[in-house]
Formats: sequence, C-alpha cells, structure tokens
Amino acid sequence: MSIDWLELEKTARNWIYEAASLIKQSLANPIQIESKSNPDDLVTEVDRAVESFFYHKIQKTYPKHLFLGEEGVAEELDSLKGTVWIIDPIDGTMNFVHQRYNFAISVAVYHEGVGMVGLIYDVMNDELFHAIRDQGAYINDEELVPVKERPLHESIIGLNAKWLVQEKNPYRNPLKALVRDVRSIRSYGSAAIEIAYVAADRLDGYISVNLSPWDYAAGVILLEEVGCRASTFKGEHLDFLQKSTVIVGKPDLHKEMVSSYVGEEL
Ligand code: 2AM
Ligand code: CA
Ligand code: CA
Ligand code: CA
Repeated sequence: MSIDWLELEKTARNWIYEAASLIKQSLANPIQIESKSNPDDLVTEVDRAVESFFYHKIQKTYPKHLFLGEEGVAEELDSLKGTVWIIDPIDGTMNFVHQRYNFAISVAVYHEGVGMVGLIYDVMNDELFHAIRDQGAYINDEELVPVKERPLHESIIGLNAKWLVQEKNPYRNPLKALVRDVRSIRSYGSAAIEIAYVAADRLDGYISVNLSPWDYAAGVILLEEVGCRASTFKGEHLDFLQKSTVIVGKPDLHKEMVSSYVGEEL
C-alpha cells in the first residue's frame, strides 16, 4: 500500500506542535543538563522526553516505520531500507539552555533512502519550514521561491567561528580563506535552522565540519525543493547513517565553495 505523504505530513506537523508546547512548558521549571562527548556537548531531560514522545507516536501510528534519533531512544539503524523517521528532538540544545531561543525540532521521513517529508520548527519564532518531495517548500503558509544566485563576495554564510580556531580541524585554513572572501558570516547555533535559512534565502550557504544525519536530514529535503545543493566538503552525497562534513548552498556558490575552498584539507 502506498503512503499518503500529505496525510503523514499533517500528522507529523501536529506532533511537532504538541512537542513544541511540551518544550515551552518545560522552560517554566529548572532543567537538568548533562554533557555528552565533551563539556560543551549538552543534553537535557527535555531532549530525551521529546525524542521519546515522537518515538511512541510513530510506533503507535506507523508500527512498520523505523526511527533514527539523536538521543538513542530507539535501537541503532544500519540501513535506510523501508520508511525511516530521522529526528532531532531539539536542534540547538545549547541555545535552548542558554538563550531559551533559537532552537528547532527537526523531523524528516525517508522512504527507501529518498527524502519525502522534511519539517523544521523554530519553536520560539513559530516558524515551520516544511516540504514534501516535488511539492515545493514553505515557511508556515508562504511558499518559498527557487533561490537566486549571488556572487561569493556578496554572500552571507552560516558558520560556527569555533571551527576557525580549533587547531585539530584540518579545514581551518580553507575555512579562513572562505570567511575572508565572503561578505559576512552568521552563526545561529542550530544547524537545522541555518539550513532552513538557506532554503528561505536568508543565508546563501551554510557549512559545518561535523554534523550527524538528524542535523541535516530534514533540511536537505527543503533545499532540493528550492534548487539548492547539499554535500560533503568533497562534493559527495551526504550519508544519512553516519557523521559527515556538510556544505549547503545555492548551486553555483556551493560548487565554488567546494572546488576553491573546502574540497581539500590544507
Ligand atoms: P544539537 O544542538 O542538536 O546538538 C551547533 O553549532 C549545531 O551543531 C547544532 O545544530 C548542534 O546540534 C550541532 N552539533 C552536532 N554535533 C555537535 C556536538 N558534538 N556538540 C555540539 N553541537 C553539535
Ligand atoms: Ca546534541
Ligand atoms: Ca542537532
Ligand atoms: Ca539535538
């Protein structure tokens, strides 16, 4: 039986609004914070609760679908066969903790490895970026138009400046050269929001040296609908089962950033 993607998107959207309301309620009380891979890699009880919320909703409504999420509520996946929900319950946990602002819920649905539905909800701004494959991308009810190119020297790129000062980052020098040559850089602290901003023409490109599938799975579905590109720094297809370098942008800009800057470590 084929899947009604419109219906599925509507269902996912309702879960997202419900989860956002849980997150906002949680801001009224003190939040338990822990560190993961390093002292600045944060997780809260809310991240875990929101991931569980989605996992249980999906299990109940779509028992055959599979689940891949940041906080490990479900078992690990080693393939994208079937229908897979790739979810980041809170993207921008540091912002959630420090700013109580600039964080998103990111939900993507892949079918036999193809991105079908992507939703990124900027909770505090009430902006839902959403797309169904081949049906356009939207912010709330407003349809996004295919992006227009800008030359690299007039472009604004999303980039975390920390990557420029980390000595063990092999892409430090290419990224410095890029920062020098573009008009300016911005850092919002949520990869999902930054990728959505590229689709919405608020940024021309976005770059990160190390992201996981749930950081970009929904974003790349939005990008495809407006004619943008997403790849690894080497220009290869993104992997949805392991960590990767990520570079996204308008097609010409993306090509130039890969070929003249980050395509090779220096
Ligand atoms: P997160 O908030 O879901 O962890 C921060 O610049 C962006 O990078 C966020 O989207 C954040 O997602 C993501 N990120 C990926 N890996 C990270 C890590 N190890 N530590 C902190 N942020 C990470
Ligand atoms: Ca995290
Ligand atoms: Ca994330
Ligand atoms: Ca997260």
